[in-house]
Amino acid sequence: MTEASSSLDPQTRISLYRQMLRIRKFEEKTHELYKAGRLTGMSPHLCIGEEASAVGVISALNPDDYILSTHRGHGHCLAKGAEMGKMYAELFGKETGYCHGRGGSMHIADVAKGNLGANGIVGAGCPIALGAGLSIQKRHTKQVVVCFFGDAATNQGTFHEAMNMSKAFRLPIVWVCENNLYGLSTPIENVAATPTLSDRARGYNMPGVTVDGMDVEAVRAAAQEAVVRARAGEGPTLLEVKTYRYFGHGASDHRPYRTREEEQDWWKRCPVANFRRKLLSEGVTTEADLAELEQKIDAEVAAGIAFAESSPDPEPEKSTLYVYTED
Ligand SMILES: Cc1ncc(C[n+]2csc(CCOP(=O)(O)OP(=O)(O)O)c2C)c(N)n1
Ligand SMILES: [Mg+2]
Repeated sequence: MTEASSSLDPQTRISLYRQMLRIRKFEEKTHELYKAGRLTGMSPHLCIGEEASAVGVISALNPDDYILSTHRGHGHCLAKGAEMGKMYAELFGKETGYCHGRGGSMHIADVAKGNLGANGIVGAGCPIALGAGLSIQKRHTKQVVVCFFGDAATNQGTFHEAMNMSKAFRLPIVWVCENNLYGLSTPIENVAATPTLSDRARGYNMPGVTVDGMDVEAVRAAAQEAVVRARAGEGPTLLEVKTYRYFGHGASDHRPYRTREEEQDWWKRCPVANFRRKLLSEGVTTEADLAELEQKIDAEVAAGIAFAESSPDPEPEKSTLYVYTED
């Protein structure tokens, strides 16, 4: 046993681990279900490898704070309190899903829990976050908005317009760029004018911070600083979380644009496995306790899938309900 390397209490650290493992197991099962042809809709965009970003950032928020998520958003949704059963039901296209099965993997929203929605359009969360930030400012509620997006989204006009206006209006927003090095098959280094994406904050006169996205405690600490600033009325921050998606962009992506060696190097930095090792070596938990925790998550996954499978399909004549306005 070595000395604790963290200022966080043991319960908080175990909770961070539990949430990352919950996301990892949800995603592994989702991959299996899709490969077996049991899910409807497009191939899900898995966030395996990026768990520390979702959990680290969202653990710095209050329950009534808002998030905007992306096409790679299952981890964000779960970390913001989504139930696995309703998540799986959405992936199965069932009436009991978060969006009544009409949205699917890329469009999970849970407004009651502050999740204003994932979005399949790259960069489209940025203007929505801006609106949410403006609404908070007008209502004086002291809430904060976190807007997640990928590295490729920082080349979208929506990102730059929203960055500018958020600073001009001093809105309570934390812009979280999950830099996993690629936008589909394009390495971000080939298409970004600034090799460090947080440097883009300088053009908008706001703090820009880069953090190791494979270390959940480091992500949480960086997010906390940005959240404190936002809540105190000091305006937005751009937080670049350096991470990696271990799987392809989607199921049909066999990753010809990167080497297996590169992937192996990043697997050595797995945020879940390394944090597990750290908690054990620092005496924060035991193998027996972790085995119990794992069993509980397995049971939650199994119950979630059973709920989804036994749920009704939407009635065909109501398929446009919740999609278009009535008139
Ligand atoms: C406006 C827009 N352009 C292109 C696409 C097609 N597309 C979907 S995901 C993606 C790559 C996004 O990369 P990044 O923002 O880095 O997120 P990541 O997939 O790496 O998490 C692209 C080009 C889209 N959905 N929306
Ligand atoms: Mg990317």
